[in-house]
Amino acid sequence: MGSRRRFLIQSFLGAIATGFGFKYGFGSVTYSDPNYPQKSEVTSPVIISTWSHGLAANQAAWNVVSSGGSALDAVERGVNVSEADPEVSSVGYGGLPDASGNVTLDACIMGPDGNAGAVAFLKHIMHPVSVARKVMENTPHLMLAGDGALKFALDQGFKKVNLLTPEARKAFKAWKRSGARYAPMANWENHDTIGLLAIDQKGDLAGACTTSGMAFKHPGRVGDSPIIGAGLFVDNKIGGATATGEGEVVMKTLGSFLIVELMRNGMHPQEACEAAIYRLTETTHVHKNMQIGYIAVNKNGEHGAFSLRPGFQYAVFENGQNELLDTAFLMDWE
Ligand code: SD4
Repeated sequence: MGSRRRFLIQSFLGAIATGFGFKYGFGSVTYSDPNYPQKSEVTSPVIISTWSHGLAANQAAWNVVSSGGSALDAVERGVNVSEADPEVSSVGYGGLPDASGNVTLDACIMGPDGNAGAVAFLKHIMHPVSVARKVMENTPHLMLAGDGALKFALDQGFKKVNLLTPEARKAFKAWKRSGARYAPMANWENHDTIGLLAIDQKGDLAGACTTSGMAFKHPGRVGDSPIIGAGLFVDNKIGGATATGEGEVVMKTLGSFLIVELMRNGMHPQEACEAAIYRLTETTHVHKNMQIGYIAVNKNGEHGAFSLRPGFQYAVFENGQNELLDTAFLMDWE
């Protein structure tokens, strides 16, 4: 990229950061080429997803697209892996419960045709993203919540399961003993919401996002993950974005929609993720436990990620290789 452009971007970001008095680290930020978009088409599939458990999810998604399957099938199949994994304490089975000890799930899915489905505050179902897909395909609605979502899932043939694992129950009891005060813990053991974006062999894009939400949240709380435009957004002409972290902030700034719109206006996915993180600091009090991470991919298969704080990683499967990348961040933990 031209040095003048790099200078302008860095001055702009630096000015914002200095203005807010941030201790910021640009780490390994890579900026876009000024001649974006550079490639005219994607020649092979690309899968990206949040956190280290994204590696296993990417593999499942890759298996779908590499054998000619659709991006929509790939994103569902991919995040199903995290949903069923008891070790992943922020997604599906094994997720940490709310303040009354119930595991409640939020999820959404969005396809290349602009269609989307979502579920919120869903209990007892191992694969909320698959219910979200049924909402998209089998109802005139976009989102179902709570008991209605559960009834719909059971009607569609999903089985009722106990989502609270012994480990999650233990963590809940320890939280109760410690005074039972809610505090957002977005980086808890580095196991967080999975958002996954896929481009298939035809160059079509889809995305999915699924979570058990913030640990020990107020019963009934719904986060950003099932909200189209907040936790996930896909525009098959432009690209897709997905979020992890404190959902209240992502919802207030419609982060994923914002990133896709910024890409529409010519930003590289990396720049767009950075701009969305800066944007939220303009209107939000950034408390000491706050973490937000975004990942994005454009129609050309270029991708990027950025987080508010250190520690966020994203998994990228491209050119037959699946790897975990550290992201640059705006400010250190206080
Ligand atoms: C939520 N965004 O419910 C989710 C939680 C999460 O990293 O991503 N944690 O707010």
